Amino acid sequence: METAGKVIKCKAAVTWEANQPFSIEEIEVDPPKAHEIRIKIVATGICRSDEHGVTGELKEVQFPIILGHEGVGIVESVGEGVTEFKPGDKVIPLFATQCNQCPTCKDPRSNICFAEKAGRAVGMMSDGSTRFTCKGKKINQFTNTGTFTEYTVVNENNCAKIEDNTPLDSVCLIGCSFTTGYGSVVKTAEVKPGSSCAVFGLGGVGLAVIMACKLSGASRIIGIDVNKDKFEKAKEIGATECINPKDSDKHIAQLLLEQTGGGVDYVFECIGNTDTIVSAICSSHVAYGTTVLVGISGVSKTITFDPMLLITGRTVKGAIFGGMKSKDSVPKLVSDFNAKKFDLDKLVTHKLPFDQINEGFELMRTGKSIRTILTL
Ligand code: CND
Ligand code: ZN
Repeated sequence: METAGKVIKCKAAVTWEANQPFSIEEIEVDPPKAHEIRIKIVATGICRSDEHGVTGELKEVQFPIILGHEGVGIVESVGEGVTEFKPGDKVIPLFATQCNQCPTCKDPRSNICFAEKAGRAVGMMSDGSTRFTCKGKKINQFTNTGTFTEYTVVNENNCAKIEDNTPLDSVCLIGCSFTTGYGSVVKTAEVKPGSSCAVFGLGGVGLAVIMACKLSGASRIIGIDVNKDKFEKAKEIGATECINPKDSDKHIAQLLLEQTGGGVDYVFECIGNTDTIVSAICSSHVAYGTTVLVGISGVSKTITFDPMLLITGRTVKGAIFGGMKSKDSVPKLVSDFNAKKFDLDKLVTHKLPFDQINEGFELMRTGKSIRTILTL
């Protein structure tokens, strides 16, 4: 490619400081260094975690920054030592690193990579620098990805090659919401056929959980949200019933305990609110219920609950990216998607050109969208 080895000037949405609108700017993207890949992003989803980036609630955020972590694109060029990828390959950037060398990558129980934890500064590549510049200032990159830009650079441990015939559109959801929801059900909770499930929060992540509960053969799937406009879609995807906690004088946990005769088998918290996390644990079956924490709370939030809740036999778990090893699982899920084993388009309510990123975020903030996809 004629751009290989050169700085690329392109369009990106820069967040200069907390709680500011995205600013569409021309940026410079450096060529990939050793073991890095430069990617032309084609589509990217808007996730609540990006909004946590806007508000600066995540410790992974230092401004100015290019947010976005749910993208799909095409390799433009590769740095020295890269053998797995070549220009023209279709890829999904991975916010969850998989180096395959560290003890946790080698352990089938985990998807937390210690290569990343050991060395990488917030918003930087592994050598402690960033590949983005705008108006003479260095710009950070969100969670190893940074997809709100026409071009980004990622480490080879943060990239998955996907099938050549994949349409580059809603498949970007496999880069975050779908896999997070799917893995939470299949890998972290290991939902059994015939069981009861409850899902707190019916956004893109919660609906992906519902989709996976249905695929796992759950017989009852209860959706919970304070926004009743989310119920229609949730039922279309697989919820057998939906509850708005605001509609009852009883506490939501009390309601669920009553309606299930002792508690729900598997509860998924997909909001990240400390109150609903405790409600989720209380709603799970007293003797063998499992609660999976999926939603992300802001920095230094804590929860308190009566330890007897766990002494009776409940389990509480949590996972990033559903507990799925990113590089191993993403190509397989993409091929399942291409084989029509699940329908990602059902999670997509809006498609907008990249320039309308602020409108896309407004749709999420006002609860009007499930997932908005920006096309570049
Ligand atoms: P989104 O904002 O689209 O959905 C959240 C839903 O929760 C909305 O429908 C709200 O109406 C609803 N809600 C809010 N407050 C309450 C409440 N008190 N009671 C009931 N319902 C409520 O978010 P999303 O689906 O994009 O993401 C959900 C969470 O998952 C969020 O915290 C995000 O940061 C996190 C997440 C985690 C991971 C991971 O790897 N664990 C990956 N991606 C996103
Ligand atoms: Zn590792």
